[in-house]
Amino acid sequence: MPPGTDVEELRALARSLACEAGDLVRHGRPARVEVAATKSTAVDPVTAMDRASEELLRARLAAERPDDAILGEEGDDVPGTSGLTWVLDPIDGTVNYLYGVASYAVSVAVVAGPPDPERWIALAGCVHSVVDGRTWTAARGGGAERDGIPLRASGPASLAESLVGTGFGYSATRRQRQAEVLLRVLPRVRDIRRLGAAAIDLCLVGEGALDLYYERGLNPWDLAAGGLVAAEAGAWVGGLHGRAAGGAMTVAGAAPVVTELVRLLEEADADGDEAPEVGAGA
Ligand code: LIP
Repeated sequence: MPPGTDVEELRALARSLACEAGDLVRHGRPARVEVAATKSTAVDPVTAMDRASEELLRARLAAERPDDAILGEEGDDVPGTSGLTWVLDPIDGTVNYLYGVASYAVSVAVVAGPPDPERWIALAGCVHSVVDGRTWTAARGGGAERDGIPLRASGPASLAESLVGTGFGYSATRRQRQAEVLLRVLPRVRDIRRLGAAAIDLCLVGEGALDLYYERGLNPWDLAAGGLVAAEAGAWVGGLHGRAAGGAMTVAGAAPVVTELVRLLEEADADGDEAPEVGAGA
């Protein structure tokens, strides 16, 4: 961590940025949201508001943190000289925003080191739920909170009693593989919740509203802030086979049940190679 870094100052800035962008997304949502473009597949949309939210975040950071780098979902990477990188998801849960399903958030985090979830040091972050205003924040070593209330992850004694969040990718081939893994998981747990925004899922683990979460294929911006909230709330956050959390797999939850889930996912080869893409992901 660069000398002189104040993680509580970074937490406050992340909160300010996420809430301001959240206000834009909340008040600027048109009655009918249009898809401006698609990305990895035909069902991976970008809206004008994704772009507007990220533009706001980038402009604020250019003014307040000009020496920091930026890694954002919708724009070009911005290099920096400070050793810090801001990791931005202007709307996490874009499909929910598009359809009007009330689970989408602005996610803002700042990390030290390489902008790679398996190698960075997350320093501070904020996840701001746009529809209802819930705001989760975390600072490295400073704990996690939601709307000022300290968070402590908790979990049941067994996997069979666990409520598990997950998500599915935009590619049909990946969804096929994820469904095969789900067939192994679903009979072993209390139930599954697919809420559609990883950042919120991870925060819910931090507050005990989900016991466990796993997902393959998260982008750095999906994971950066919510993963720190879960970790600072005392949850274990990682990947499979001793890896850190990242695109191959992200798992979060309280011990000891999270260890059972990791073992189950490893036995199911949940982060293993997939067959070649079979279609346009529709
Ligand atoms: C979404 C994630 C979600 C995942 C979706 C998508 P986006 O992020 O938050 O958990 O299942 O496939 O990746 O694309 O809305 O920023």
